[in-house]
Amino acid sequence: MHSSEPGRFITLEGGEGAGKSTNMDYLARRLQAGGLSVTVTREPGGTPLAEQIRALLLEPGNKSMHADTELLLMFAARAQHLRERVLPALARGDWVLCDRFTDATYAYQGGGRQLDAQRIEQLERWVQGAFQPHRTLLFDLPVELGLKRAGQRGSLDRFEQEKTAFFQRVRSVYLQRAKAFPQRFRVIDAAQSLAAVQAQLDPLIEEMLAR
Ligand code: T5A
Repeated sequence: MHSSEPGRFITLEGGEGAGKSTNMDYLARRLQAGGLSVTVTREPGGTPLAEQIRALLLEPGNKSMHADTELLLMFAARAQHLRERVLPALARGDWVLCDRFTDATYAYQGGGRQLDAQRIEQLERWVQGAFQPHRTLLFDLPVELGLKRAGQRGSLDRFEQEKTAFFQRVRSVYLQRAKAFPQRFRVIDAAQSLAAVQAQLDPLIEEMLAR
C-alpha cells in the first residue's frame, strides 16, 4: 500500500487494562495544544463496518470462533479501517492516534493463540503493504495488575476471558517486538500511578512534536 501522507500514525499498544484508552485522551489533548489536528480511533473498529466486525470478535458467546477466523477478521476490520479512515485522515495532514494496530495481532493471535507469525506477516503485507506506524507506545505492566484493572469495569469480553498464560504470551511478544523495532517503539511502565505514567509520556510527546 502506498501512502504519501503528511500526517503521522501513532499507535498505542499493551495488554488488557494497560491504560491505553485513558492515556489516549491525554495524548490527544497535548498534541492538539501543540497545534496539531488529531484523529482518535481504535482497532478492531474505527468505522461502522469495522465496528460490526469488532462486535463479532469480542462477543463472549462466540466461543466456537476458530483462531484462523479470528485472525482473518482482525485483518478484514483493518483493511476497512485503513482505507476508510486512517489513510484519508493522514492525507489531510491529521495525526492519527490508534488504540491498537498490527502489533496487537502479533501479540494476541501470534503470542496468545500461537498462530504462525509468517501467516500474520503475509496478511500484514497484503492489507498494509509497507505501511507502518511512525511511533508505537507500548504500555507495559504485569498481567495480573492489568486484568485486575480491566476486571473492575464489569462484564468480560471474549479475550478477557482467556487464562493468565495467554496474556503472559501476549506480553512477551509485545516486549520482543519493542526490542526488535527500537526506533519505532517506546515502552512505558504502565504499572505506575496515572500521574507517573503521564510524566513518562510528556518527554515522548515533546519528542514527537519536535520531529
Ligand atoms: N485484539 C485487538 C486482538 O486480539 N488482535 C488485534 O489485532 C487487535 C487490534 C479489544 C481486544 O481485541 C484484541 C485485544 C483486546 O482484547 P481493546 O478495545 O483495546 O481491544 O480492549 P482492551 O485492551 O481490553 O482495552 P482496555 O480498556 O482493557 O485497556 P486499556 O484501554 O489499556 O485500559 P483503560 O485505559 O481502559 O484502563 C483500564 C482501567 O484501569 C484504570 C482506568 O481508569 C480503567 O478503569 N487505569 C489505571 N488505574 C491506576 N493506575 C493507572 N496508571 C491506570 N491507568 C488506567
